[in-house]
Amino acid sequence: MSMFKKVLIANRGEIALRIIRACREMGIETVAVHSTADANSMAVRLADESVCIGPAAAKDSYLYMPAIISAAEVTGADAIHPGYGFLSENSTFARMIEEHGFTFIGPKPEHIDTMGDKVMAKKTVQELGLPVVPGSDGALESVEEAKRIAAEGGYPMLIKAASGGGGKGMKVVRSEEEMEEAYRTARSEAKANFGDDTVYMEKYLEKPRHIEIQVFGDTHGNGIHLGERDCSIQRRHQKLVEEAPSPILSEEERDYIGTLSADMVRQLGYRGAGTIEYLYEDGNFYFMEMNTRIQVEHPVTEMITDIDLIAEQIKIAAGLPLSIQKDKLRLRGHAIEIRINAEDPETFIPSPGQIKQFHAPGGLNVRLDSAIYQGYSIPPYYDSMIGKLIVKGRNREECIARLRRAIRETVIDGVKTTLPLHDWILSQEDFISGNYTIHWLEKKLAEKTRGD
Ligand code: MV4
Repeated sequence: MSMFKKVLIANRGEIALRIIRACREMGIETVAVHSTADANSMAVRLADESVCIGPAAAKDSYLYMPAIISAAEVTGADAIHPGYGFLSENSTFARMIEEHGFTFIGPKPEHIDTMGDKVMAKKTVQELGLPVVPGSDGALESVEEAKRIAAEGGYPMLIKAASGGGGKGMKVVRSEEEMEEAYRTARSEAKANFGDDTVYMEKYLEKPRHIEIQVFGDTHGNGIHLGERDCSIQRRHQKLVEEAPSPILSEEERDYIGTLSADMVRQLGYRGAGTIEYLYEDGNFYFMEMNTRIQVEHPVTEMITDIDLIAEQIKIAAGLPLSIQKDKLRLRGHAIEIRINAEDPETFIPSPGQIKQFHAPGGLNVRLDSAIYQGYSIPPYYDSMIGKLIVKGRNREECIARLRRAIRETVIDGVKTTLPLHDWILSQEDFISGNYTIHWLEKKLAEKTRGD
C-alpha cells in the first residue's frame, strides 16, 4: 500500500480546510468540491483543484453522491475524505466510493451500519465488554413488554428510536400510566423521522455527563484510545463547549473506560477514527452510541496529545499502521473548544450575512479553525457553525483564562455570533468548578431569560 497522491474532500467550511491542511503537510494534492453557494469559499481557494458539484441545496450538492464520484473521476483522485456531517456516516456512499475504485477515508461500511442501528450497536458493544444502560433486551415488541421491563427495572425509563441518535424520538416515561402514550408516540415519531418504528428502552439517567472516548483502529490489528472529551455543555443536542480531559475523571476511571474502548475497537476489527460516547453518572459509564467519523471537537484531543488526527485517518486508509504508540502516548495540559456559530447569542436564530471586519486571536496555544475571512458572506443554506476556537493551558484554570482572553480579542463584525454567550458560560461558577451535567446549560439559560 502506498500513500495517496490526491484526496477529494466531500465537505465544506472549516473541516474542508482542516483536511486540506493535513494533506498539504503530507504532500498530498487536494480537490475541493463545492456548491454554487460556496464558489468563493476558502476551501476552493486553498485546494489544488476544485469542482462545482451542484446548486446550493445540500441534497443537490454535498449529499448528491453521483456528482461527488464524478468529481473524483475527472480529477483523478485516489481517495475521498467525507469530513463530518453530510455523507460521513452513509454506508451507501462508502460502498459506492470503493466500487468505483477509490478509497473511502473512514471505517468499513458494515461498521457504519452496525453503529447506525442503535439496537444492534448496543448489543454488539455489550458482547464486546462495554457497560450499557439496563433496559429492554433489544427492540420492544409491545407496550405490555415495556411495562413488564419498567416494573422490574423501575421508573423513570427512556424510550429511544433504533434508527435515531442525536436525541430525536426519545420519550421519558415516569410512571406506568404514561407508558401507553409514550410507547405509541415514540413509535410513530420514529416512523415519521427515520422510516423505521423500531424502539428500545433504557433506564433514564437523570443527571449524567456526556463523556466520549476518541479511538483509532488500523488494518494491522492495532486499536488505541486517545483519552476522553467532556461534551456536557450542550443545548438541544448541539454541543457548545468541549474539553479534554474531563474535569471530573480520575486517572483510574480514564484508564478503565479507555482500555475497554480500545479493546472493543480491536475485537471489532474497526478501521479508522471513531468516538465512543458514554453517559457518566455516579462513577459509572454507560455506552450511548459510537460515531464512525471524525468529530467537530477532535481538536481538543489533538491539543493534549500533539497528534494530527486527520493525518492518522489518511494513513490508516492508505493501509499504513497507526503511528501512535500506546506506551509513548502522554496527555499534556488542558484544552477547551468553543463553537462559534453565526447566531443570535440569546435566541439562537441563525445570522447569515457578510463579515465586515475580522480579526483572529493569537498568542501561545491559541488555535482558530475557521474558513471565514473579511468580506466573506456566510450562506444561509448550511450549518451556522463558522469556526471553532481551541485553546490549551498547562491546567484547566490557565486554559479558561486564556480562552476568555482569546474570545475578547476576536473580532467578527457584520453577523451576530455566539462569542458573548461563551464568555458568559466561561464566567459561571459551575463551569469554573467543573460542576455541570448535560442539563446545566439549558437550566442556566432558562434562569437567565426569567431574570433570576
Ligand atoms: C440517555 C439519557 C439518559 N438516560 N439515555 C441524547 C442523545 C442520544 N444519543 C442519547 N441521549 C440521551 N440518552 C439514558 N438511558 C439522556 C440523553 C440526553 C443527552 C445525552 C448526551 C448529551 C445531551 C443529552 C441531552 C438530553 C438527553
